[in-house]
Amino acid sequence: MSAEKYYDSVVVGAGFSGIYMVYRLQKLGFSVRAYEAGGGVGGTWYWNRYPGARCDVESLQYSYSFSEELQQEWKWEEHFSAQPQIQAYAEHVVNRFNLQPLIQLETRVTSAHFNESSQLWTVETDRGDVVTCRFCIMASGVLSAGKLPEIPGISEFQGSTYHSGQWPHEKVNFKGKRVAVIGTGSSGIQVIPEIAREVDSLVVYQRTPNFSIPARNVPMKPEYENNFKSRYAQLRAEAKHTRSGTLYGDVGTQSALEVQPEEREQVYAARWAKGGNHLMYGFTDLITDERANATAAEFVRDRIREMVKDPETAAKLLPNDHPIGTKRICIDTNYYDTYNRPNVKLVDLRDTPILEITKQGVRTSEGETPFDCIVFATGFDAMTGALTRIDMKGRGGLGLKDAWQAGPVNYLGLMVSGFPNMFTVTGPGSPSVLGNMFVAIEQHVDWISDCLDYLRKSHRTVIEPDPKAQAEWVAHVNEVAHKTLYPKANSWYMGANVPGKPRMFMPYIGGAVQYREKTTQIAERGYEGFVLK
Ligand code: NA7
Repeated sequence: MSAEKYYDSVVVGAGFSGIYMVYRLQKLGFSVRAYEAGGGVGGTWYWNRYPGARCDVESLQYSYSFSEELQQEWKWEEHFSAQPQIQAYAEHVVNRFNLQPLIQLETRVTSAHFNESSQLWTVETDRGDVVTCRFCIMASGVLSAGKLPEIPGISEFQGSTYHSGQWPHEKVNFKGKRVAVIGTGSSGIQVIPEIAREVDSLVVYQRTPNFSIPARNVPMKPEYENNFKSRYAQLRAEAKHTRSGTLYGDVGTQSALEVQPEEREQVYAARWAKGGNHLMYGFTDLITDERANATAAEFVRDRIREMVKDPETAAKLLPNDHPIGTKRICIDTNYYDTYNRPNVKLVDLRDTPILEITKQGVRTSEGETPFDCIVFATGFDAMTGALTRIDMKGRGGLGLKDAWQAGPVNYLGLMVSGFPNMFTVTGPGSPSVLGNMFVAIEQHVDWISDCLDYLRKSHRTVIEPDPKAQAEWVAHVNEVAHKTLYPKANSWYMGANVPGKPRMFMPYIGGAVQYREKTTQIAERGYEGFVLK
């Protein structure tokens, strides 16, 4: 072995995946080093610190379940926590379990190459670290590689620019400023109401209207918290057996088309009043039957028509190019009402496209508008971007980018053939972003930790997917996606927001429960479909 520093495992990223991965590996007695590009832990929640950044899953559920003490002692201030508390939680977990010495901050992994003679990975960072490891675990996040739009002249603009996913640490002062926001996904929809209150004027540039539902966020009520915490273990276990990894109280058991229109409206209205994602759980077929889906979509469009006073603006905001839920539904606070403010204007880019960004502002087909600041809420190269931006080379110098040229291929969303001992946490091909990320993260980290332990106990050092098993899994991932309405949307799930990115539905939609059972069975059968040496 060379004189380079050796670790049993290197973990790339210290977001919620990386933190738990480090925790599990050190408990199992493996030497571990995590590298994190940010100046603090928390991953997505470290970077996305724009005003209004807030989780869309309730915090009592969007949190770790691995430690009963941790889940009992941590107090969430709100039902849906805002970014500062989520990041404080990440820091608390690291401190509480003494993980700081294992995590190197402000260090970006630039390359990871597999050496066939030593069967080890060599990992390099932008700080000059060169280390070898047996296992390379990519906890690099699914929404962490930010994306600017392909608009000519972007670098010409002389005012200030911000990307929602790389927000400054100091408060940005928008007071008295003329501000543009480009993008109306979850980030845009959260940041727009916050900025609108402060600015002199705000112009929102919308390419595709999205479905958004009020969060109806409230401060945490002690009775609710106590009740939840008194049954925490049981509720967490129940959540694991749902398709979204989240409990939404009563889930509908009928088709939306089986009931009379009045009853259907009542169901939607009650769920709309509850807020958040409840709406999509009213009936069984909202994501599989286009006619059923259309009833929910029209219900939301009616609410938008009610909330937005100017009928022309309301019409522009009506989502009409994708079934509801096939793009991640946005959960907002006062989003639609913001368009009733006199200082806010909406530009529909389908009628009025942006031609260029100029030194002074934004030029559309209708002319130039000067701005002091432009906010890009234009999203991410989701699921694959953080992986392919690293120079990853497996067996025979095969680059991950090349292996994934036609779209991400892997086995169970956990490992890629040709990349021995490299694991991806919540990667494409696994349920990942389709549900509660904490549930997906804990499941993957536990599976990977158990696998490493198994290899050690059975005196093996290398694991890699069998190409045949991988091909079957990829075919299955595609097949189940096409049984749903999801491929109908130009979403980041499909890679559609990145020009040139292959179109395929990246997460596994076959069911989180079935996925958990399948991955468990595979492990129990001695890692069926993998080659172990
Ligand atoms: P999203 O959901 O990818 O939203 C990005 C937004 O930016 C969306 O409205 C895009 O329109 C818009 N966009 C992207 N490129 C352009 C260009 N070139 N011109 C105009 N508008 C553009 O990212 P978010 O950060 O909001 O949310 C990501 C996830 O984080 C979210 O789903 C939650 O899970 C949390 P488009 O719809 O592509 O037409």
